[in-house]
Parts: sequence; C-alpha cells; structure tokens
Amino acid sequence: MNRWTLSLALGIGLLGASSANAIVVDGNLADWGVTHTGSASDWNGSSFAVKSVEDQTGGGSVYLNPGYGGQAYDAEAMYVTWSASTLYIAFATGQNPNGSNTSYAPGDIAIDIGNNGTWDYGIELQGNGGLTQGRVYASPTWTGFGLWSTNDPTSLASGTGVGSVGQVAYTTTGQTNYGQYTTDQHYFYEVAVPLSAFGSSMNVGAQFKVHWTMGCANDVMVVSTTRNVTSKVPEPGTLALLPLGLIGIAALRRRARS
Ligand SMILES: [Ca+2]
Ligand SMILES: [Ca+2]
Ligand SMILES: [Ca+2]
Ligand SMILES: [Ca+2]
Repeated sequence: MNRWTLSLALGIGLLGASSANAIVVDGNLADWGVTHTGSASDWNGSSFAVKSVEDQTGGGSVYLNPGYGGQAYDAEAMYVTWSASTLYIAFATGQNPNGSNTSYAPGDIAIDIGNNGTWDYGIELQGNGGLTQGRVYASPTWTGFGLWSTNDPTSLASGTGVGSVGQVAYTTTGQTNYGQYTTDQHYFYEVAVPLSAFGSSMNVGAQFKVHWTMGCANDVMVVSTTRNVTSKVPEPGTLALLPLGLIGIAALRRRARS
C-alpha cells in the first residue's frame, strides 16, 4: 500500500465513521431524518435523535391533552441530540411562530436537570421580552403555565443569561405533507446551544428533560433523556474539514508527482 492508497483508505474510514452529518440550524429538519412523504413514519427521525411524537389534527374542539384546539395548537414532534460541545433541539408544531394562526404567543424551551420537576433553565426562542434569542437562562421565571396545568412553563419572563448565545431558526410558512395528516400546516424550530452554558449539570451521565409549549399550553411536548455518550452527532464544522483534508492529500499527491 503506497502513501496515496493509505491516505484514501483513511479518508474513507473517516467518512464511514461519520454516519451522521452535523446538524445545521436552518429550520429544515431533513438533517434530523425527518421526511415529508405524507406518512406517519415521516416523524421517525434518525437514530441519533431522542424523540417524542404526538401528531394530532382537527379543529378547535379537538382535545390535545392537556387542552383543546386541534392542529393550530398541536405540538407534534420533538427531537433532542448533542455533539461534544452543543445541545440540539428541533420540533414541529401546528402553531405559526409568528402567532398568526392562534390568539396565543409561541413559547420557549424549558429544561429540567435531573427530571425532578424543577425547570432549571430556559432557552429563549423569539428574543422578545428583553431576552436574547438563542440564549440559555438559569433560574428562569415564566410568564405563565397556560390554561390547563400548573407546571407547563410557557414563555420565558426573566432569568440569568449563561454561556455564549446559541442559534435558533424557525419557519413561519406552513408546510404540508409531513405525517399522516397531509393537508395540515406544520412549522419547525431548530435550536443549538452550548453545553457549557449548563455548567457541569449536562456532563455525561446527566438526566434531563426538554419541554416546549405555546402561551396557552393547549398541547405540550417533552423529551426525557440521559446524556449517555459524549457525542451523538459530529461537531459543527467537522465534516466541512474532511473534504479540505482530502484536498490537502490530493495536493500532496500532486506535489509528490511533479
Ligand atoms: Ca437543519
Ligand atoms: Ca398535527
Ligand atoms: Ca400533539
Ligand atoms: Ca420568548
């Protein structure tokens, strides 16, 4: 095996090891394995994601648990994963993030470390109320807990900003043909925040719960998981470096030849 074939084999080996692509925060959940074929399996997602799926449909009188409201208030599917440095969250809802199809504001993400019923952190999604979009807030307070329960935090009201500001993207144009209710409109959120914002509380082994609902909390999504491995997806930029590495090998090869 000469140097070129050895390099090529190493490169292919690296590609094979990176079966998951890095997550791109763009409001498109294709990188999470979410498809749009008009079947229930669209929400299955990739195996690297911990998920909760509860896609409902119908009009205002349809019960969603804990409230009513049908598709316009449906919390449909949530996905959670992480790299060594970043926590990623994505979800789908029937509520337009600009609030145009409901009379309630969209909500923010709440995180319970240790699954003990206390919401330890919030993640600001819109950047309203004087808070910064994509920032993690410790010791959060909430504008309310909706109409139906006492422990479903809706929108962040205040908190102590921690860590560097993450990324949030969401879509405000309804998209159809996702899941079995093919004419329903779906909206998508995608979030990346630095794990360092949570201090040691998100270290490997940590149990945590991710929660989202809208201002009325008609429907609620929760993913409970354990950070059982350091990383489930590549670091942002890892795969971008790989082709550069291969180009570098090719350049070496050309130089060796000339
Ligand atoms: Ca994406
Ligand atoms: Ca639905
Ligand atoms: Ca639902
Ligand atoms: Ca907010």
